[in-house]
Amino acid sequence: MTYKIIGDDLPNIPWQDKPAGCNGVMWRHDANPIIDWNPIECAARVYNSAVVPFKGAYVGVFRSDYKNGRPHLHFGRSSDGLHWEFEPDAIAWVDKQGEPFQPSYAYDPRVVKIDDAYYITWCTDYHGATLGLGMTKDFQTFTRLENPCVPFNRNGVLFPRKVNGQFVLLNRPSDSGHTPFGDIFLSHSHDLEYWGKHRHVMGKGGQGWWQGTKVGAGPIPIETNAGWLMFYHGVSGTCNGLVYSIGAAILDIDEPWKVLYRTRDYLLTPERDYETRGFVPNVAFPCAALTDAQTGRIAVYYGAADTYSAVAYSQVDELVDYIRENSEVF
Ligand code: BMA
Repeated sequence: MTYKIIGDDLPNIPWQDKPAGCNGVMWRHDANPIIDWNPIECAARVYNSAVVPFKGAYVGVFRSDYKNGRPHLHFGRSSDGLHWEFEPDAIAWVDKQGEPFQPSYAYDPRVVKIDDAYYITWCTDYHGATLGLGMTKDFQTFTRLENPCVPFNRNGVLFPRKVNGQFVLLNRPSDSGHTPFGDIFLSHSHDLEYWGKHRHVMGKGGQGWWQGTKVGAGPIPIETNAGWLMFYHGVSGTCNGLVYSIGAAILDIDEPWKVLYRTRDYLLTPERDYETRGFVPNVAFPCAALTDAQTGRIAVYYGAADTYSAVAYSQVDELVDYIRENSEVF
């Protein structure tokens, strides 16, 4: 392997080999969607969610849209990363004093382990949509920290380690609605409370109409010997609404606001019924990835049609090689 993941081994990562006849570098789990309509009594749809390995199995923070339409976060467990059981009630957040501190809505979570703690970012309400940030060590007590940004902002994604001694947060300034624009920025912090040294990472456009309206970071960036591998969503505006596809970029390891390579074409776009039909058709929205350093296997979790949860696979050596060979940076 020329290109390698720098990280832990995960021998029980969900995995299927690339099917015969597939000429892409990302392929879908053949039993998608892994989470169907109405998976919990209170929730109509569970999608755009985040999973991490935990004590030999998997846990996750799941976007659960209630039957009144409002999204909340639910904790879930799985032994294989594919079959999930969810807590019936939303995660009960507390503030640093241990007092209840529940967001009025919460969606599109990401989860990252940094040292001995798990940090959760999500889109929350503070006089408009902005990023929420919380921490847990045991997935039993969930403590909210200061919101990193003022409104409006979405798609907050922390790096899995400090870079040059600072925490790094990808984020996407937005508006109060469905945001017809959007570039990915990056901010630094010494303490996860005060954020600054803001840098522009990448914008929409180039030759690729699939990412011509806006872009937003997806799963936690994956450290490789070629740089940070960042999956992202690219959005196209059509007569029939927005279409969300999945692309990827390689960011400089020490200066991660510098894009070294970036997919000219999408890696995955809505094609299957569970991606093209649902509450919001034509959405593939990645929020998490599991990786196995030993084999270079990557399992990407993405929300499909704002209705389902789905998984797609890739192999780091082939993927990084493809991105480098088919790159357009602008
Ligand atoms: C974005 C977010 C996502 C959603 C997507 C498509 O603005 O709200 O949660 O998946 O739109 O509807």
